[in-house]
Amino acid sequence: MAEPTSDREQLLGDLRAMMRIRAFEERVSRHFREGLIPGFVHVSIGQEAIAAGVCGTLRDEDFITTTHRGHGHCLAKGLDPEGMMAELFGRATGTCGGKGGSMHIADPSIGILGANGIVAAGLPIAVGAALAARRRGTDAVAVAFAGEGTVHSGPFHEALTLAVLWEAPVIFVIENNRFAEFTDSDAMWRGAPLVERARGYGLQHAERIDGNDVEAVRATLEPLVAAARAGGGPALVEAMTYRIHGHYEGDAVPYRDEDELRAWQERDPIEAVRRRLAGEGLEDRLRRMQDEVDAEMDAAVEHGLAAPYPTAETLLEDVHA
Ligand SMILES: Cc1ncc(C[n+]2csc(CCOP(=O)(O)OP(=O)(O)O)c2C)c(N)n1
Repeated sequence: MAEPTSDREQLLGDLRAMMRIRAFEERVSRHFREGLIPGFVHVSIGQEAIAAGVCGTLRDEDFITTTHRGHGHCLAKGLDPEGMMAELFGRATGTCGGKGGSMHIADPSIGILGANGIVAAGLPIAVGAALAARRRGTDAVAVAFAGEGTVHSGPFHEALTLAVLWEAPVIFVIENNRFAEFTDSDAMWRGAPLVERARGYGLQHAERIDGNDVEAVRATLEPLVAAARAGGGPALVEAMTYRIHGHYEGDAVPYRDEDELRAWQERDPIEAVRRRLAGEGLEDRLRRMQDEVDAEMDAAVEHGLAAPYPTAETLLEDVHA
């Protein structure tokens, strides 16, 4: 991708990244309801600013690990939507040959060490990748994306402890989207706030930010990534956001307060940027961008639905254990 020529071009680039995620997720939601996607899917609608703002500061050789809600992170890190959509449809042209599905998408060639259906499992993997990068003498960093539901788990404790001990260039990006499955996150913990806990592990930098503000996300991550590259060790960011859809597609969300939902919809991360840029006279460019994004994602769906399923002969290929 070309270097942005100005802050405005950078914001337009981040907006496009968010729009691509939204357009991808909307299609996933629709086609899941139509029965075209097997298994479970979890979309990240409303959380796009975090994926776009964080991955916008990374290079191909940097690593990410993600979760069951990882489509946005993979798209923002550079994975092609055609392969991803085919993967969700279970087709042979998918990123993982159609045998991984939504929760196991990975492409190590661009540092995507995998989505992961096991809550918190990505955190120690990211620490390991960061340590390996440092031992190899590169300045690559790793970002572990995780939901706030991970932070009371054993692997979270292990990952932070080892990251600090090993001064690993890893940034933990905790997306606090208010819910872990069907439980209000405020009902899960009575101790100190997450950033205080992170400092208690010895992290030099831990910060809570507005995860619906892509500029704030980028502005926070840029110096943290630079510091990690330069040997400054790990950091943690708690990005506050809101899960607009249910835990999984099909969840009727009976536990949600509708006023709260409406309040967060008013703070839509994409609309905020779009309104601002439209106010600066860029309506035509925004419309064109939306058309391009829609065409790209429609083509991905078309490709995925036309692709063949894996054949029975390939069943045991890529099986390592
Ligand atoms: C080790 C483990 N325990 C429980 C589950 C079931 N589970 C799936 S998602 C989830 C909650 C995740 O919440 P959070 O980390 O906040 O992510 P979000 O879904 O909000 O993005 C749970 C408990 C699991 N997949 N793995």
